[in-house]
Amino acid sequence: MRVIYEDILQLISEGKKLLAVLIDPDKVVPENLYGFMQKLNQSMASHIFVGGSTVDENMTERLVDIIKKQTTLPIILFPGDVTQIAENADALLFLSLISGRNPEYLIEKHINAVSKLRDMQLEVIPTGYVLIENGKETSVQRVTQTLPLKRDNIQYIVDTAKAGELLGMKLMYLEAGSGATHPVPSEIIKKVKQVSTIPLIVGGGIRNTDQLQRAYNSGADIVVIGTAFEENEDFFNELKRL
Ligand code: 1GP
Repeated sequence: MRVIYEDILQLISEGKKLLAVLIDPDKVVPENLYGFMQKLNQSMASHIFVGGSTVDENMTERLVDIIKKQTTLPIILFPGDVTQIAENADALLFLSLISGRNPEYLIEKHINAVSKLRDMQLEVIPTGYVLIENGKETSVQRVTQTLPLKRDNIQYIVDTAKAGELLGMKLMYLEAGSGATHPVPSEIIKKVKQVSTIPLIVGGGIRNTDQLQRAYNSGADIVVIGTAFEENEDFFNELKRL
């Protein structure tokens, strides 16, 4: 079994900046992914995240199966729901939405996942998930019925992330939301990074190399991009090297 979290720590300690490509099972036709995966494999992508807000049951497992045949990159589940947990992936981000105050997404879904996880050989990575306002309502907000944290209340965002770390979370994900108008601001990334000792993931609304570079320079260890690749596969060509 691959040890994905240890790999991430190792890569970061070597000074590598990581890029996770998010593939939403609801937005792709798995059988048509060949060209997309070829470009992905030739890019600087280091990980593949699979997940979405609303995904048909069994779709995740089928998609992971198809992706696996076309890449050697680690495939990490980024599930919107318990039904998106699939054993054929390499790891699972066990996300707790710590920016929200909906117990379902803080702990209840996790309890429901346990009976499924018990029989699986899936690496589970406890991850704090912090939704930050971006200028428009996102599907995370809609589906989870929670409010994002206000982007001007930086200290509260910093303290939220730190509280997650102190609770034992191994990764911290600052999320502006899929297709966000504004990515997570540099100042927020910098301030969270200053107090964090765990890897920092940043995603939502990153559409070009400037924004990607800015996120890395501010302290993101892993950047997640989904929409920009869905809309324009040629974006991979710009990311061969940075
Ligand atoms: C969404 O952070 C991810 O959960 C990626 O966002 O689709 O905007 O790249 P984008």
